Amino acid sequence: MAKRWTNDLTHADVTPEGAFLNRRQIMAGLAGIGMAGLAAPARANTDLEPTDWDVITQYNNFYEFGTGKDDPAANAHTLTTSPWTIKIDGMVDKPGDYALDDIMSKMTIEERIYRFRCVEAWSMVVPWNGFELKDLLDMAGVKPEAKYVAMETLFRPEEMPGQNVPFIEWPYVEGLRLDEAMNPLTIMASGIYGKDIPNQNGAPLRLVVPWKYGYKSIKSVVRITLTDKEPPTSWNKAIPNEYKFYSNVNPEVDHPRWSQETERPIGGGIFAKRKPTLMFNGYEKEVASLYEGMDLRKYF
Ligand SMILES: Nc1nc2c(c(=O)[nH]1)N[C@H]1C(S)=C(S)[C@@H](COP(=O)(O)O)O[C@H]1N2
Ligand SMILES: [Mo]
Repeated sequence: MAKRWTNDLTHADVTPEGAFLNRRQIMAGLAGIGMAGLAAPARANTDLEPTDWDVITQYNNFYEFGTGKDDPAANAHTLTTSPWTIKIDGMVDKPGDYALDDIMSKMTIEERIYRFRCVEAWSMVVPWNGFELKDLLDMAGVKPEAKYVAMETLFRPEEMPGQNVPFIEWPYVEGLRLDEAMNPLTIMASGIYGKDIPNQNGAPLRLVVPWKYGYKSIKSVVRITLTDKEPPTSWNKAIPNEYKFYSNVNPEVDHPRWSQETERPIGGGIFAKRKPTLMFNGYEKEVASLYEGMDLRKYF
């Protein structure tokens, strides 16, 4: 848990807002690691300018609350996020229902400023607060036979109006290969800009995998299952020829219906130019080795 990793400038460097701890972290008794916990040592990549809070929290994809980009911000207030429990099961030493407060009290919260690239070819830069998924998996004790991590979003149609419509099959499910899940870039986010993560962004805890298209980063997670089989994923089930398991950001592999060569930064104003999409969303150095020898046109 002492391990720290970052390859990006932390938001604390560019604005005082980054110095605030998110409320849930304080409630969980993490104030002790407070400022020291947020002051990540390694600095590089100073080119990342975080997208405005208002944009990050008002332009969303969270189909449980509707299909429009502004639907989640308008509707997600109905979601009850406390108390919250995450079931960790499958190939683990300590399966069980873990209370979120309990999890938060054991995790080291860091800030990670990550590029975020949706498969729809828009992008943002988000200053997340969260902990490495690896730390949570280590807490549960991953058995040697486990090869994949499956995750599931809450199913609660009374609070998630979109779940009353069969837009996709509910609950939303996603998955990673175990080595992807254990990569230090992969985090569970509980905050943005040092504040509790808003419901529309996946409160109280959501996955963030910055080198993959946004839909892999499943929101409002209630279940994590370790398995030896590649788990089903929502968009692959919905449109299998367009969305496959890996979903790594790759400007050289087009979506069947559009190019992935460039992206539109959201919130840059009307003069914001499209910019080139980077291999693995700019995290090639950190993750390319995970896919050595794989044909990325076949396993997209
Ligand atoms: N449960 C759930 N998780 C989800 C989604 C969703 O509809 N439901 N949308 C995905 C998609 S397509 C994207 S681009 C991101 C959007 O995250 P953001 O709204 O925080 O930008 O969340 C992903 N996680
Ligand atoms: Mo997306």
